[in-house]
Amino acid sequence: MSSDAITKPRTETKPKVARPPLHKVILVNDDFTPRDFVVRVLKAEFRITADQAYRIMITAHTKGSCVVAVFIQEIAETKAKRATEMARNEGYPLLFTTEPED
Ligand code: TYC
Repeated sequence: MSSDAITKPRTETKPKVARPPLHKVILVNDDFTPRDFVVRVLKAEFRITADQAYRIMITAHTKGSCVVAVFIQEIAETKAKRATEMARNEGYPLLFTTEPED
């Protein structure tokens, strides 16, 4: 390489890594599922503390629903399904849904 070689201007940008769209897992209120059970399901399926689980439960209880967390679509749907099934196994109507994040 000769010493007077023209160096390429460093204007290249980093290639953009496409991030998958995120989906929300939503906890829906109902009149029958006991509060303690909702907290237990939240703690079992999502990596949250008892305190966070309680806040999410009470928000859904007072407002009708609450976003629990966001994940890529497949994870969100799997977690919503597993959490809802946990409640069905105990005979409760507790429901978790998913929707795309805006
Ligand atoms: N509303 C229920 C009750 O009073 C508790 C509850 C909270 C149920 C949140 C569902 O997503 C829910 N026992």
